[in-house]
Amino acid sequence: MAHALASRAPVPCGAVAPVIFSGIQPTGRKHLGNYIGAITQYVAGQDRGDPAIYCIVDLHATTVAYDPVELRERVHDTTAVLLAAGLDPERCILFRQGDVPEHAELCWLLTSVTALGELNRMHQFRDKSAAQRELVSAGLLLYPVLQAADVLAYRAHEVPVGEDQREHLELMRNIAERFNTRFGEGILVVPEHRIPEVGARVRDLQLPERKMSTTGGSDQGTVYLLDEPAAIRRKFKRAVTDSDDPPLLRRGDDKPGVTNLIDILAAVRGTTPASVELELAGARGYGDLKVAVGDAVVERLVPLQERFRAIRADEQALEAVLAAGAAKARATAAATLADVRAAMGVGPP
Ligand code: AQP
Repeated sequence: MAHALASRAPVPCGAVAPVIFSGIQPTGRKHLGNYIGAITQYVAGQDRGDPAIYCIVDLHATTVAYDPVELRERVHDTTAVLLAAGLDPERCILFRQGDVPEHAELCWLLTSVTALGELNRMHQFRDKSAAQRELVSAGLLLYPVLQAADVLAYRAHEVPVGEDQREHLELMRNIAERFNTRFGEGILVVPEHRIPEVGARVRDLQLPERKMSTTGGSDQGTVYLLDEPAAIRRKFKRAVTDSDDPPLLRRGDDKPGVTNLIDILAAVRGTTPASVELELAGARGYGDLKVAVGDAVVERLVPLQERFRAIRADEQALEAVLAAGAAKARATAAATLADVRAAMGVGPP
């Protein structure tokens, strides 16, 4: 099946079941932004994708300072979170990036059609390089090229991500188009991003002008998936809103804190922000909104946390899931690499 997938001609999104691909960093502290912006889309994609492929990107994690022993632990944490959130290895391909060497090779080959100027302009590179105390690694600059390799190796049509990845997705599309123009039309598929309508950019509860983030936000403004229920409720109770008097329970660019809470509530309930606004029309103030969203998030996360604890305890089982996923992934990636090498004149004829 994997080879059939690799040799199939690119199809416009929606014409047949799309190949879906997305990657996620291995951290022990996945937050509500990752969950709403990406993980819930992964779960939904399992039944639409043919196949849906999800990758824990340990190679990307080496681009900033890290501890090698901890990295393996964090891969297990993230695998367990994804399984607890509803990924089913029978219905998707879940694997670790470092188990499939084709990603690194394709990254190198794609650097030949990537402009240095484009990489220098990436916001994430600028922010993360400014935050490095010791070494700004070349890997940090090449991060989006490796991301392009991740997706293009599977000729994916669709990439579910949060709003923060829009710029990287555009670069990925440029790389694929440039490759095809230079080495042969149709060799790589130019992917589309899939950004959720609600929750594409979950904001930090204390600093609502910023996205909720593993590295760039505030601890009290970041709701981690494995936070205790009491801590989750407390973080929402202390969320920054605004000083409108009387309080206005509506969304708007001038109300980032309130908009964020309404969006989170809508996303975890699977409803629309407009219906949340309607429901809260009679509320006494922001306190009611904060309690409602805290309760809804706790209700959603407690069962996930229980499943996480059971799944995380069995590291052998986690490794077995990742190994089986890598074997399937590699069959497809190797076929793409064979086409790419042949088109580029690299290696034996
Ligand atoms: N605040 C967010 N709102 C919606 N989606 C988000 N994502 C991240 N933050 C938000 C999406 O989560 C997916 C996985 O992200 P990642 O683990 O690869 O890390 P990241 O994109 O770098 O985001 P983090 O976790 O907050 O880390 P830092 O601090 O490094 O930026 C992606 O699809 C992302 O869009």
